Order: sequence, then structure tokens, then C-alpha cells
Amino acid sequence: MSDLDHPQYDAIVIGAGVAGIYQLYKLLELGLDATVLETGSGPGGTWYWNRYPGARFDSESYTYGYSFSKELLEEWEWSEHFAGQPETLRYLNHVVDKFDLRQHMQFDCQVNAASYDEHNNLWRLTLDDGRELTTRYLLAAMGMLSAATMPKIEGIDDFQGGSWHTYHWPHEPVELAGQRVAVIGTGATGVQVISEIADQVGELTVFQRRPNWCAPLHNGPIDPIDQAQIKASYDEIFDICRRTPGGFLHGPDPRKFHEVSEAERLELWERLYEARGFSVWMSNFVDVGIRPEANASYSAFIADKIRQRVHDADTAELLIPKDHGFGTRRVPLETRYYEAYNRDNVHLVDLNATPIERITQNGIQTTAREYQFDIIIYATGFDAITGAFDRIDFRGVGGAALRDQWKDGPNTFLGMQTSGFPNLLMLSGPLGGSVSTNYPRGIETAVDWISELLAYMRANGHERVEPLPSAEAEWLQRVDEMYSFQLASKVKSWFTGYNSNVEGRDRIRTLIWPGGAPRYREHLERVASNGYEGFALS
Ligand code: NA7
Repeated sequence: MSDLDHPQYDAIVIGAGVAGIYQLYKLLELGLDATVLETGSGPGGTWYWNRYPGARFDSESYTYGYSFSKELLEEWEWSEHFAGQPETLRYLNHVVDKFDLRQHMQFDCQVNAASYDEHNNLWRLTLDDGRELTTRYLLAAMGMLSAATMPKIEGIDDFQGGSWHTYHWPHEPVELAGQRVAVIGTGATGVQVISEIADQVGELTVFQRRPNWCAPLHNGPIDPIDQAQIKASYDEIFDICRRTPGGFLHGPDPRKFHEVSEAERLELWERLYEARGFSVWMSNFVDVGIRPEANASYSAFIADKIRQRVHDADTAELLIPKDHGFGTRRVPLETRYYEAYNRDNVHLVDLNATPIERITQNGIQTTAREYQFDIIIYATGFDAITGAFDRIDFRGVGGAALRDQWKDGPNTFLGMQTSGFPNLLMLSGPLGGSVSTNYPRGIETAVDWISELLAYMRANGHERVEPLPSAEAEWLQRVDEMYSFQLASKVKSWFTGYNSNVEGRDRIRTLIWPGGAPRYREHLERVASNGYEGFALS
């Protein structure tokens, strides 16, 4: 066969993050000729890029590592309950080297376009270095929060000091001591940065549009006794993660809000506020995310916690969300975040009262005044989940553009594939379960399922897989219906695909599977055991 009709690779994976690394491992295990293409100069994805001060897990470290290798679990020692970015990046590099994956990875290369050649049933990729590569299967592992978005504010390039989006934080050390620093954005990232640098910088000014409901992370070092305990209980840890909706160690309290007395409620809530990690969000009464009065009551409880921690009453009120209830957006976990505002060198600017007019040479001009800065940090978030797909010109059958297909909202079956794009398999695809779960737990599910699909196809002589539009429509309806019960579905956030800085993203979309990991896995298992019902295999 000529080069034109025979693909160079059996499989190309785009992205060398948590998903791409494990997917590559499985593809090689299947005996496929596979390569990974990665924009960064090394593996790690999220943990390669997000080098901003304070970047760390909100997942317990020992629930974030891969579960597929007992030897890896045994040899790796996390130093903290919630590891910082440098440690996680070291871990992912360790995995890559341990399983000899680096030789199958190509760094510093950006995929610009990928089009499906129907005649030859292969994908043609165009890279920014001018190369063209072909593959039978194309695995999208670009990450769910990898398309960083800058705010639409005039004058960003005029600023003479240092300024970065947190995702593009420099690899070289940044001198913060004594500097006048601005942070724009108070999502999970902004909250981590602010908490970390408040006592390092000269002056810190936070520009807040909407506050979020933040709660204590309760991080700490893992001592040798805990370390031994963790290693001895990995089976149990992963078993709990398999059973909880979010893939964490924290599952809901089965009781409903109205079933218990106020004293019992307060007892649970005080306990949750003192508990590690996402307990404060995920171990609550089952209906706090669904019933407005239950949610309002819990939100009032957390608001009082904020008032107790912030000395200045006006500042405390500004930090308490008024437009959404607790847990309806991503809950940032923090270490002394609210206490940062008690420091004399930390200032809060409410952008609703005084919006930013422009960035100037020297700083930020709001409707009230000009602020002078040495550094501006943009913690302004991402074009979530579909943004990474939009940045590559994916063309399916008949040259149809994926960007057009998903313009009014994505359609997929199980989050794994979208119709008209055969053999394009998505590891963190929209409407899928991996994007609403403790990421590596969701990713292992997706990678294992896709790998089994590829093995099945090979065993049955199939070389092309694509979802049926009917299965896709049913799936979207199911996801929509489930999501409509949740208070989060009405709130502007990256969960609902809202991003004021991106054309066409200034409205709510259905983006994630909301039914929890166990139920998602049931769907995957049912589809697979019925001979991949809902997919056309040929
Ligand atoms: P988020 O959670 O999307 O937060 C972005 C923040 O930036 C949020 O506070 C936004 O305010 C703010 N923002 C965005 N654009 C602007 C403009 N133009 N002006 C002022 N403020 C703005 O992103 P993160 O990086 O914090 O977190 C993303 C995920 O990464 C996180 O959930 C973790 O899972 C890891 P808004 O709320 O839109 O008013």
C-alpha cells in the first residue's frame, strides 16, 4: 500500500497529560504503534503548565495517582495530603520513565488541524512545524481546562511590567518580594494564588467580579505512619472512589436536609467544615445541591464562617456570593484565603462597583482610579472542555467542521465520540463522565473502556467506529434531564460552559455528565456488553 492510504500510526494521542500518559501505556500494551503529540516541552499537561504559586491538588494525593500498577503505588510516596504542582509534575515524569513511555512522545509540537480521510479511513494531522502525520485512530487527550482565556480588556499589551495568565506562568522563578501585584479572577486558581502570595509580595490588590464559596483544604504533611497506612489501604481507597459520585473519598450523607433536626444539621456541617478536602462539598445531605431551601440554609452557614474569618465587615460581605448557592459552582479549597484579607497589604476591588476600563502602561484603570503595579496575574480561567477541541481544526466526514457541529452545544455519545467523526475518541469529551469526576479516576475509566473497544474491534475485524446519531440524541436528552434537577445547571460557571471572554460562550450549555461516576460506568458497561450498542462498527 502507498503512504497515502496506509496510516503511519495505528494511534495518535494528542496531549501528554494525565489522560495521554495512561492512554499511551494501554495502546502499547495492546501492541499498537502509537505516539503522543504534546505542545509542551515535557509531559504533565495541567501540571506541566500551571506553575503559578500555590498550584496544588484539591483531590487527596493518594486518590489522584494512577491505580493500574501496584508497584507504582508501592514505590511512590506523596509528601502531603494535597500535593503541590512540582511534586505532581515529578510524579507524572516518574510514571513516564518507569514505563518507558518518553520514547513514544513528541514534544514542542502543536496540532493545528486533523481531517478524516473517508476513502482511506484514516486521520491526517497537520502540525505547526509543517509535518503531516496519519493515523487510524485519533485520541483526543487535550485536557478539559487547557484552553486558557485572557479577559477581553483593552490595553493588555500596553502594560510594561510582568503579566501572565496563571496557566502560562513562567518556568523561571518570578521575584515577588516587595512587588505591587494585581490578581484578576477569584476562581479556584485565583484563590490559590492569593492565599500563597499575600505574605510574600509588597502590596496585593485583588480584582473580583464574582466571589466564590471557598472552604478550608486542611492540608498537611503525610507522616510515616500515615504513609504506611495509605499504602496498606490502596485497594480500599480506590474502592471508595469507585463508589462515590465524584470519584473521591467523600460520598454524600444519605439523609435529606428536612429529615434531621437543626442541631443535627449543624453538627454535620461543623464537622464538614473541619474535614479534609471536598467533604465540605460532597459529604453533605443528598439534597443540598437540588433543593433551594436546603442549599440556602447551608450557604448561610458558610457565609457566617466567612464573616467570622474576615475582620472587616464590608470586605466579608463582598467575599460572600449573593448570586449563587454553595456548591453550584466549583468550590475553591483554600488555606488561609479569607485571612489574607485581614492583612494591611491586601486590598479587594469590587469590579461590580468599579469595573476595569483598561490596562495601562503602569497598571489597571478602573472607573474610580488608576492602580499602579509591577505584576498583573490573570487568573481568568478557561474555555472549558470544548475549548481545546476548538483550537484544532477537526474535520470529519465530508469536511464538516467540529467547531460548527458544536456551535450551539456539543453532541456526543457517552462523551466518547461525536457523530461524523469516525475513529476520533475523546478522553475528556463533553457530556462524558471523566470531566465531572476526580480526574484520574474518570480518566482510568475512559482509557480502559476505549482500550477495550479497540481490542474488541481488532478481534472482530473492525476498523471504523462512530456513534449513531440516535444514540447521541438520546444521550444528550438523558444528560440534560438529569442536569436540570441540579441547582448548578442554572448557574454561570465553567461547569455550564460559560465564559464571558469567548465569543459565543456567554450563555449556559450542557457540558458534563451530572449523574455520578458509578452510574456513568453502568452505561459504559451496558453499551460494551451489548456489542457496543449505539455505535456503528465496520
Ligand atoms: P474559573 O473558575 O473559571 O475562574 C475565573 C475567574 O476569573 C472568575 O473569578 C471570573 O469571574 C474571573 N474573570 C474572568 N474573566 C474576567 C474578566 N474579564 N474580568 C474580571 N474577572 C474575570 O477559572 P480557574 O482557573 O480559577 O479555575 C478553573 C479550574 O481549574 C478549577 O475549577 C479547578 O478545577 C482547576 P466570574 O466568576 O466569571 O465573574
